[in-house]
Amino acid sequence: MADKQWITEEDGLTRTRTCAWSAPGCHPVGCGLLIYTDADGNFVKVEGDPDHPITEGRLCPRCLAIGEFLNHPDRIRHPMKRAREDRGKDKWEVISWDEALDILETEVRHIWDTYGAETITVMKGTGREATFYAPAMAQAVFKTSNSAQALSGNSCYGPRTVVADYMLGAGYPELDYAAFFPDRYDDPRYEVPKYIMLWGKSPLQSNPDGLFGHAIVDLMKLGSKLIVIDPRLTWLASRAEYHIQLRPGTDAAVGLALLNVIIGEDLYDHEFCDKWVYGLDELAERVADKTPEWAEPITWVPADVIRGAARAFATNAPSSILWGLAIDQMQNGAQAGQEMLAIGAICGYMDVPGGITLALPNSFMGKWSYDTLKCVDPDVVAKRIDGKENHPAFAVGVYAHPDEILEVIETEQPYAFHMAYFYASNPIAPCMGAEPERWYNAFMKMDFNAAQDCFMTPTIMGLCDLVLPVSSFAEHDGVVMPHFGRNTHFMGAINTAIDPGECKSDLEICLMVGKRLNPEAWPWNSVEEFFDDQIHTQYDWGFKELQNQVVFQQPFEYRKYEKGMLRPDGEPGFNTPTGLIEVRSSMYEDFGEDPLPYFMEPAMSPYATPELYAEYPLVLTTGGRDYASFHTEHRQIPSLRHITPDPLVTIHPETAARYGINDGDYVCIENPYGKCVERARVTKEVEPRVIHATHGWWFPEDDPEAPGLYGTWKANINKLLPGFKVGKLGYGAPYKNLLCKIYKVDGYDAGDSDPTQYVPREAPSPNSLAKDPIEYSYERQRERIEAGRAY
Ligand SMILES: Nc1nc2c(c(=O)[nH]1)N[C@H]1C(S)=C(S)[C@@H](COP(=O)(O)OP(=O)(O)OC[C@H]3O[C@@H](n4cnc5c(=O)[nH]c(N)nc54)[C@H](O)[C@@H]3O)O[C@H]1N2
Ligand SMILES: Nc1nc2c(c(=O)[nH]1)N[C@H]1C(S)=C(S)[C@@H](COP(=O)(O)OP(=O)(O)OC[C@H]3O[C@@H](n4cnc5c(=O)[nH]c(N)nc54)[C@H](O)[C@@H]3O)O[C@H]1N2
Ligand code: SF4
Ligand SMILES: [Mo]
Repeated sequence: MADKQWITEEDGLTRTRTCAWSAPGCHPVGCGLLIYTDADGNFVKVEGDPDHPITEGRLCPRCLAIGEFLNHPDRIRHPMKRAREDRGKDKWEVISWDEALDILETEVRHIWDTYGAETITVMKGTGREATFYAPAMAQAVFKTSNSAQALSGNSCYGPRTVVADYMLGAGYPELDYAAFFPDRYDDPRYEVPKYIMLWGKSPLQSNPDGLFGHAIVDLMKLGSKLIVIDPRLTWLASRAEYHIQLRPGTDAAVGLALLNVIIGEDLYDHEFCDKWVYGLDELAERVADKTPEWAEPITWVPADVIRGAARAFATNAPSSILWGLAIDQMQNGAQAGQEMLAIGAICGYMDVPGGITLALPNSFMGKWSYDTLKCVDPDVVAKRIDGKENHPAFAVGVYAHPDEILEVIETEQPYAFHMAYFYASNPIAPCMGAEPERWYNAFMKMDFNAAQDCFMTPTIMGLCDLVLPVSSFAEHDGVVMPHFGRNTHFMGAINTAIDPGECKSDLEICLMVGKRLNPEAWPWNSVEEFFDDQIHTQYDWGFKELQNQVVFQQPFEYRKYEKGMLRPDGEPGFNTPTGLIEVRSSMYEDFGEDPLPYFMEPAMSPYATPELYAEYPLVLTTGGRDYASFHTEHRQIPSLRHITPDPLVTIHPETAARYGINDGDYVCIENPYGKCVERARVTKEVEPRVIHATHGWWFPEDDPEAPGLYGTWKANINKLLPGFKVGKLGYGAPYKNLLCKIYKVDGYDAGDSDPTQYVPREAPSPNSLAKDPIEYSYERQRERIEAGRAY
């Protein structure tokens, strides 16, 4: 075999075929790129790879801007240190890798010996390469099991994966877009879905969790029709046959009404249900009175839209569903997710061509990172802040509970934390953290904070004592597995195209620091050796072969439940207590949750807190994704900042007129938790009672030093998000369903605040009856539901 087949010469340039992941940030979609370099190894241009079987040459603006990322003057290119007393000051000193590793090793060993490994927390971000290695970094390098994301209620992906696990006993279910087959939609095994229900997901912008979002457009061209459940009139919603434009946070009510029609009108697949579904009779009873007319005043969706969508979806086989982040970001999301899976199941769309593909148990890479738990001393594991007391359903796996960790850092009970390691996360810039000021003050208490990142960020400038430079996907070797190894349709090679200088990949840093702190767990001498070993656990070929091939599509079979492929005992059925899809969840019941789905008002809403609604008369949803950014990233990339120069709040023209706001005006958004400023985008995309605010904004051009930290407190929508309002199972917080008021201001400064003056609200404990009106109403709701009096 010729060496390095992924590198070819073209018109005097070197062309490297590779798959993207991170940095810069993206989920593991693994899009195909051709990166061209000149004779000196300098970046010349990037193109989509037309031979990539999934993406077929298509790329987002973020990958097209990779050249601007690579050569950006603000990139972190060397390890840097700063004295603890200089946190918040721009007083960084470039140091060698050796010195950086010495510092990290000394600090960690000191903490191990003085306080115990459990007092180190690894704060991971979303789905970048680092996230994949985060459990290993925590467990096999720092020997702690207190790894978490600073995301209240673990409100991303986690809720959906546990709901799937509890109900289906399978990994994350996904739309079937023929991704497993080399000739894709033409494969004779495949069928085009008649309807695709897009539930709280906006995949064209987000390509979330490894899904190639543009496949929806492919399928629309092949005839798929859309049902979109979204408070915004997105591009896809504007082309949908049914747009269920719901009040944010009322998804569980929409789901009950959809089920009411499908079951009540007898539109479901009896044969499939008789064989494979548990609890349908009880579900039928639960939804019997939850008619579309019942849902209309709650959800603000006309009853006939819900009824029409339910009929279309159930009577057109095969159809499919995509569920998105909105399901995770509400306290009632475990129920909305349960309803969504129940709809897919009773219609008979599970694991059939053109339906919803089911995942096999986790892949080898996931298994390796999970298995690094054995590097942690059992006494340290026992001290993990897992939140089990308050949230028995919280499937810790390799993580700790974010809200509980924050409370422990603050109260130092049962112990104090001493070190935080930021692993591809920028929690205080308006991102992960609800109540970001609390997180900032909590991290300030640490003896030592370190990060590995590609750019200076508000988190690093404000809090860190050491930073390690991370290479981009164009500058290192690696492997990308879409869908985080769950429902993975291919394995892609990340092939180095550009010399990284002193920057290292997340895996290289794991290896380097691991060899210092825990060498037994890190026997590999290179990234190549590591991947060779991992791939060989499943295949008889290795990393070089993958690099040459660039994309390897995994084998796939439909109807795995008929073939004994989903259960460890090899029997047909599902890996649940009953062996069936549990639309009445026995595991929810075990956890003290209602086994059947129900609707609960968001903690803060027009009906749950009418007294607050009088003062804060708009429903606020946040964080819909934008093509030109990935959370807090890309604000310093000129072409991407040109596309989206400002944080934008979408307001209906009638509402804007009522408050004297014009397109482009600075608007203060405020609620009892905090305030911030964004610029008005006046359009009919939202309905008059709802506004949508973007997240992830800071201003790299602003003063870096504290307290401003690149203006991170000015346009920080997360200051309006209450922490500790997680759902009953330990998942879900109200990132996308709050109340607020708006008014016109002169500029961003009106949103500014000093985080050190922030006073946490009273009674932050998740299960106590608080004096806080929001918490009180939440408890009152729960009591009503438990007494069977909800609506
Ligand atoms: N370009 C880009 N891509 C990204 C990211 C990014 O920052 N930028 N972030 C990545 C991450 S971490 C994630 S988790 C994914 C998320 O990606 P998605 O799952 O697609 O989620 P979002 O785009 O946040 O929101 C999806 C839709 O939910 C709608 N929505 C808001 N509130 C509600 C509600 O109450 N109910 C319903 N049904 N819908 C609601 C929004 O209007 C939006 O259109 O994207 C990933 N991809
Ligand atoms: N209001 C509101 N807030 C939200 C959301 C919302 O919808 N609304 N969405 C939430 C969701 S779903 C999520 S997942 C979180 C995401 O939150 P995070 O994942 O914490 O995202 P960022 O804050 O952008 O921080 C990521 C950091 O990683 C760095 N980075 C990028 N690529 C790499 C890499 O390969 N390696 C390393 N080591 N570093 C890298 C970036 O430069 C950046 O500083 O935000 C949440 N915040
Ligand atoms: S989804 Fe977009 S940003 Fe992410 S890897 Fe693919 S082209 Fe790049
Ligand atoms: Mo996320």
